[in-house]
Formats: sequence, structure tokens, C-alpha cells
Amino acid sequence: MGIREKKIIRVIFFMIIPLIGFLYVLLSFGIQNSGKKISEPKFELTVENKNNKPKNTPEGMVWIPGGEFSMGSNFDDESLCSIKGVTNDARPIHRVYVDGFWMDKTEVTNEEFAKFVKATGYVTVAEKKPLAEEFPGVPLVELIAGSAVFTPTKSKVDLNNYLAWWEYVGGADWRHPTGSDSNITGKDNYPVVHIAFEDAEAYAKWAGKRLPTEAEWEFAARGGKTGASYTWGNVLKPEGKFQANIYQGDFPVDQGDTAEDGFVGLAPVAQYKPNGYGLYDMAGNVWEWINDWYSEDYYQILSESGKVTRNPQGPESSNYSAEPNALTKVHRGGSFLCTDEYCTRYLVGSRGHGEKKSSANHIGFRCVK
Ligand SMILES: [Ca+2]
Ligand SMILES: [Ca+2]
Repeated sequence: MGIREKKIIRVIFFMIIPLIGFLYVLLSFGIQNSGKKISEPKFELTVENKNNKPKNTPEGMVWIPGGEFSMGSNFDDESLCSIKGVTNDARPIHRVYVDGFWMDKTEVTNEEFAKFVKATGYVTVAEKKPLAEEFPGVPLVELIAGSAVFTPTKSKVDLNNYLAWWEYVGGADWRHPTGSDSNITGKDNYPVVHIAFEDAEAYAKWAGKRLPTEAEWEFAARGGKTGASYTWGNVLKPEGKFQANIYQGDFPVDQGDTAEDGFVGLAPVAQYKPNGYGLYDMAGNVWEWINDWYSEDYYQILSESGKVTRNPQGPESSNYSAEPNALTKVHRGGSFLCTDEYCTRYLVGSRGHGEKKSSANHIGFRCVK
């Protein structure tokens, strides 16, 4: 090897060593950071108010002490339409305080709603023919009273198209849950369904109650626990048993619901253990109307304030990017149709929503005062 060759080798050697070192540092930095999550607030201890329970418990209600808690969800497996992360509206976790209040132990039942209708002659939204001005362009003949009914499909379908299993059924209302030839005979203790927001509001007013705020509902649903995934704890099926009426098996296929939780479709109220505050069915059975407008960035805005928000009442107006002109209210708790295949919104911190005039056979409510 000549002097020239030796020189070249020496130059290459001294160039390559620092290059390898540089690449190593770059690579290890990348590896360290690739697995790192964006830091986000965590659940902090729930601090209940003490000794603030008033005397004279109203019938069918339990006292929720209120206090300070962490609201929201950071559950990575949360899903909708089998797509992870699309329900980020429950992020970030943020600190909230609510005053104490009374809450209905159960979802409002057919028996209770019938008493209200008997006393007032109230007619629900689903029982009224829709007004032409509310549905411009829809032929008059198609404007019929009715509501949305879950209609299982013949075979597996694309879970992104909810219209495949929801049908607007003429004649479906709270007395006729699946259409005019159905009834609620023998179903006094089932939750009332096909309730629009204003129906729930009218009932609450008559009963001397009101609809809960979203913060009240979540505080109550958590039952005093800090940051649990479900209203009963962190395990979906403790000792192998379902704790709520949700959905098992192939969704939304006819005969697909295996009813491992004991029920296909709706269940009578209070069939599972209550949560820490004595509330039943805060997860599953029927979705529950909330007084707040739905805004997908509401939690973000509260979180950015950096303060503990006291008794939040929801945003000034609704903000749902998929339907910007809709007047959208919050729903909470999920329903008998929630399944890990499609919608895991029986998770205690997760949120739902619906146009305020809309109703369906999986939407009901409960009241507070
Ligand atoms: Ca079920
Ligand atoms: Ca419920």
C-alpha cells in the first residue's frame, strides 16, 4: 500500500467515525421520542363535599354530595365506528367543581312518564307531524309523525354507515317503541324512550326537577371514584359478569346480540348493581339527555383556562363540525346498543350528543334537583 492509499484510508476513517457517532445520537433521540406521548393532564383525587346532605330525601332520588373532581377521558381504546381516537371530545381531563344535588336513582320509566302525560295532556315531539318549514324540500306526504328505531341488519355491514341500522318509523313513539303495532303493556318499569330534549325538559319542569348539567352527570356517574374507566371500576366484567345493559356479539346484525349481559335490547331499570352513590344504569340501557349544549372543544376551552371550573353550565351554543347548523345537546352514558365493536361510550368519561328535536328507541333521561 502506497503513502497515497494510506492517506485516503486515514481520511475516510476519521470522517466515518464522527458520522457514525452523529447518526447514533440522532437515531437514539428519535427512538426515545417516538414512543413518548404528548403529556396531558391526569386524573387527580375526587374530593367530595362533606356533611351537606339536606333532610327529607325526595322519593326515588339520591343525594350526590358534589365536590371537586377530574372530568373527561383519556382512554386510548375508546372507539366509535371501530375507529380509535375519533371521540377526542372528552379530552383533556380537566378539574371541575359541582355543588351537591339530588338525582333520580333510575332512568325515568314509562310509568312515571305516563303519570306526567295523564296530568298534563303533553304530546311528545315524536307524536307530532313534523312541520314543513322545519324540513324544507321534504315532500308533504313524507312528513309523518315518528321516530328512529334500531333495525338490525340481515348481515354484517360497514360500521361507518349508521343509516344501515336506523330507520325512521312512522308511528314510533314512547307508547309504541318499535312502531304503531308495538306497545308498552307490561313495561311500566322500562325506561321511557323516543324522548326529544324538549320532552325531557317538560317532564322535569312538571316534576319540579331539571335536567343535569354534563358536569353534574359525570360527577354522579363516577360515584366517588377517581378516574375509573367505568361507573363500577376499571374492569369491564369483574368476576366475568357484565355490570350494565350493553351489547355483545355481532353488531348490528339480526340475532347478533348474544345478551351475555342478560338482555337483548332494552332492560327494565335497575337490573344491575348501583354505583357508589346508589345510581342505576348510568352506563348503558338508554342514553340520557343533558341540559348542556354539545361543543366538541368545550373541554379544551375549560382546560386552557387553567382554573377549576365551578358548576359549568356548558357552552353558549352547540358546536359540532359534522353538522354545524344543528342544535345539538349532550347525551351521556351509552345505551343497550353500545359495544366494543362499535361504540364504547359506556365508558364513564365519554360523551355523546344528539340534535335536540331528535329521538330514538335508545334515548331517555333522568332528572336532578
Ligand atoms: Ca344487552
Ligand atoms: Ca343510562
